[in-house]
Amino acid sequence: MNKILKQSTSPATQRLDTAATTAIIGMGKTGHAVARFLLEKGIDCAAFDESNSASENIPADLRIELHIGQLNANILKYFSRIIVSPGVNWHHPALEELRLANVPMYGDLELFAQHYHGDLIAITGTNGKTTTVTLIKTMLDVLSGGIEAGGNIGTPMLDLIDEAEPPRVVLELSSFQIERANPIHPNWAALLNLQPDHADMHTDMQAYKEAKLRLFACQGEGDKTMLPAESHWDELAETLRQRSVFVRRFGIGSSTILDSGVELNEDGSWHLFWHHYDQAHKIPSDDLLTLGIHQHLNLAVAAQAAADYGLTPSVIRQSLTSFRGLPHRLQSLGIFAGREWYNDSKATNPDAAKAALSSFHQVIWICGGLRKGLDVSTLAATVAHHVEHIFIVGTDAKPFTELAELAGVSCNFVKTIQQAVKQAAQVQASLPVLLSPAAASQDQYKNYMERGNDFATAVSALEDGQTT
Ligand code: UMA
Repeated sequence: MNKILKQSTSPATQRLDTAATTAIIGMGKTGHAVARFLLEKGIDCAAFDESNSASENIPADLRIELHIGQLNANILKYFSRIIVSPGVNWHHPALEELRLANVPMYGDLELFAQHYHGDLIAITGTNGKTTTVTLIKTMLDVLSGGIEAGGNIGTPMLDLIDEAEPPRVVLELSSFQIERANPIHPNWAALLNLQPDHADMHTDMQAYKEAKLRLFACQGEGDKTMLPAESHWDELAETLRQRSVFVRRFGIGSSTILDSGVELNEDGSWHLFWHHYDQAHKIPSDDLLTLGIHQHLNLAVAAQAAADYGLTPSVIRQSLTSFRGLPHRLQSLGIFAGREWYNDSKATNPDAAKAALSSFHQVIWICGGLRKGLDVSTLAATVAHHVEHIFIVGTDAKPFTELAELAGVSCNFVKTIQQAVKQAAQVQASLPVLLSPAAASQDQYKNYMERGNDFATAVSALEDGQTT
């Protein structure tokens, strides 16, 4: 790296004295990876971030001029292109001005697509992406040359191709990443689900859906797509079939109709299934270490991807039955104070919380946080059926209190997760306790992981601990 760290806190309103031709907006993980990638290619770039903490977070080996302060189109318009991080609103006023001035703007996925030429698996959807991608990575690692995983999962995608090009890559893609790139061309793509989320970033649900569906725009003959079984995806499936894409469907239903998914038994239990050629392979849910139909659907999609890449049923079976799930996703923390505790901090939207709550007969529920403009009243019926008592944490408590009222379930407001844990441990009935916030964490934490870890620490401080 050959650039000098130059911090400006009050950006000018005219051309900066810089040799840089590319501006990078947002200096989080993505911005760092973009900067490393471009600087290694000898391309001069300058970074812009609206938060003072950006300069502290820059890795020591990354030397780049950094401008802190509100984004200003009058400065940015002099750059020949702008690379925008996924967390910066695509409709930020400064970006809207630059758009009108026809300044080329895109995200790291566009750079990735321009430089990566290997086999690409891409997974999108509102919930379940990380679990699916993790399992695909674990299973396909046995193939010659292995597989790299990146994107929204946490490893910036450009870090996967900075030295040699891996033969195959699996990307977890958020709508923010997909919307700020020309349509990419995945060889195997899946849409896991589409549920209300990110209402603070997309203009409406239609815009969110359109961003996700760009994933399939370039698919054609020889490519495979996995879509949910619900009939509202039939039209997309038909369009893709007409372009000779091999379309698979997954969901809750019969293994004689669907390619993969979950098949319910008469006694209320279920089997996970996928297809190896024409043969359905099944695993009873009791043989899996993860909980919940929603998680098993993700496992079923990963199993089908692995089968499509040539893995044998026995290897897939072994991977699925030994998969313990990921932290912060309906993760059992063990038995403390005479009851089992579950960390589902990753449930940052109502549908994710609904799936978790439905996995229990009755629970004590800890929820709340930053609601991102989402409607939590959609949870009323689920809460009425599955929740004994609610502890509401966080700044956006009112909609959750109204939800409790609507569902006819008692609730308490507490300021912190630690207080929620202490009080939940004293509830008479020894029901399981579930942290599944249905909201983002940034009102009190840096991210959902910090929130989940805080919960786990408070739980492990309770007496009579016994981890499972
Ligand atoms: N910033 C601004 N102005 C803004 C917003 C942000 O200057 O208006 C600056 C911040 O001060 C900060 C930087 O931008 O310095 C952060 O950029 P970022 O929010 O894009 O975060 P990254 O660290 O680059 O992480 C991003 C993804 N974050 C988001 O999409 C919000 C990570 O997904 C991803 O793992 C990472 O790239 C690597 O690809 C996280 C996420 O929460 C896990 N994703 C959302 C989700 O899963 O719901 C979509």
